[in-house]
Amino acid sequence: MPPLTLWLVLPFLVLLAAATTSPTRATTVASSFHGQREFDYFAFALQWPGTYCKRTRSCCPTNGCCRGSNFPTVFTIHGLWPDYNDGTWPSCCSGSSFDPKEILTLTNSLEQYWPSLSCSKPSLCHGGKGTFWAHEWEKHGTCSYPVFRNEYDYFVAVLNLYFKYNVTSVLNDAGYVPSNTEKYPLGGIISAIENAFHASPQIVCSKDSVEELRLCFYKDFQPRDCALGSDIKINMVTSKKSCPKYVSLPEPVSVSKTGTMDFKVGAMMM
Ligand code: U2P
Repeated sequence: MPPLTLWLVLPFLVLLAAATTSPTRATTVASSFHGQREFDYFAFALQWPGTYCKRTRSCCPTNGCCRGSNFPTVFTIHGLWPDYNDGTWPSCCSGSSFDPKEILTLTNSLEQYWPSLSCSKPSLCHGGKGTFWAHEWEKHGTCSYPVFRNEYDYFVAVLNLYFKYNVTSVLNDAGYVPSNTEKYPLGGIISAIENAFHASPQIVCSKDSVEELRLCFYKDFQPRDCALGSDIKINMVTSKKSCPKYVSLPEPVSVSKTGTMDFKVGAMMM
């Protein structure tokens, strides 16, 4: 080939090579990120402060249970977890650590909707202890690759999901309001969520109190059932294993600095 013709076709050859090789490389990277197989779906875990905060024994500035009138009266975020269909999940998928600077602009929203409901510092992936957000990002967020490739995108998406799927108002509208005396049928709570979001949740109880409600999503954020018929460890993801037939949704009560209940919130804020 004469040199001039070679210069003319070279850019096309480079483009062609890129177009044919990059999908293969992308698949390889995505299916084995830092040695972990790519996840199958997301579980979005929400916690009920009425149940969590009953266990509070001490207060500290970061404990959402001790916020007086700013105390959470709605389901708050626990985390968005990439999971496998067999009931297991990947964790700690990258060598990088949580960087609070990356989510500085989200801090107010995160404090309100994703508060820690305890004073204990959870463990981090690379040693030591850290904030609730650091723990959730390092343990779970880093495994959400290739859907999320950085900390900021992960936290923004979790907040958006929280605003879009308002579990507290769905339950409230169906008559499942916080109460220290009423018991509600577990099946009724599950049906209310199914009717609203067209997928069945997973509910986790502490004794007979609802502690967590988990919604599940495909990787494109379409809702899916948390337990699929083909799950191998199906018992792990059914609410029946964790909850009795009738459950309670205890009224959220703020805790004082000495660890006693001091502030009862009457109406839920939607
Ligand atoms: O359920 C107890 C703890 O196990 C972790 N978990 C549970 C279900 C799931 O799908 N993925 C998962 O990670 C949670 O651990 P954490 O994020 O709190 O460290 C959950 O609290």
